[in-house]
Amino acid sequence: MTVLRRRIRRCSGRKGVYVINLMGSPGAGKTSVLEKTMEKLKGELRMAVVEGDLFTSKDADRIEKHGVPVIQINTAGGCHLDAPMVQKVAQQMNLDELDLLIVENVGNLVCPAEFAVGEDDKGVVLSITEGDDKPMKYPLIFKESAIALLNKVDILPYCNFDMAAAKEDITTLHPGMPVIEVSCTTEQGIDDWCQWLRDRVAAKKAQK
Ligand SMILES: Nc1nc2c(ncn2[C@@H]2O[C@H](COP(=O)(O)OP(=O)(O)OP(=O)(O)O)[C@@H](O)[C@H]2O)c(=O)[nH]1
Ligand SMILES: [Mg+2]
Repeated sequence: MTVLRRRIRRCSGRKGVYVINLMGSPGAGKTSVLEKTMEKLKGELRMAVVEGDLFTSKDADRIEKHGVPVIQINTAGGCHLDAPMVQKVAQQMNLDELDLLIVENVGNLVCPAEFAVGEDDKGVVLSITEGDDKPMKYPLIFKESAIALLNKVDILPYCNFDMAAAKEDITTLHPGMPVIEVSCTTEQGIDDWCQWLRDRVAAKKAQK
């Protein structure tokens, strides 16, 4: 663990803030999941979001509409967030006033899994439109994550995605990891995801 990563973890750890680094391909639905999360947990948990994006503030603009504090990081073409980038913006936040900090990483199924940004956990969002072969083709992100969300299940009938095979592959890569079928359109699975987050936040607070 790098010194910087340790420093962010120590800092958020002392304050009892649970930090999750949400990863996934471009368009997998990371921001959509965050929007649903804000709707469900706003008023219950004190949240903030760090948005990683190559060039734009489009995702941060979406989060801002939900009245949740958001800080944008533009990587200027960089394919992932790293600890120095997140450390810099974390200094602008009052961690005393937060329970949950969600970092949306740059859309990419490969590089973000290789870097820690000071998170407690990583999570991966895989859209079923990407294909059921993706867990085995991109194993690291599933091995590194503490939870996997299989998103866009509302369009499962129109995709040739083998749900059982994908879940079996994910479980082979990371035995015991929770895998939740999610739809940001119908809200299927969103309550289960939010309950998982609540439990992680509570566990972090209990460690304080
Ligand atoms: N049908 C369906 N569409 C979805 C769902 N979730 C997200 N989408 C759509 O998928 C597209 C991409 O969603 P985003 O939330 O922007 O994806 P993202 O992972 O944040 O994308 P990047 O930040 O660009 O990597 C948008 O058009 C969403 O409306 C879902 O559950 N069902
Ligand atoms: Mg996004």
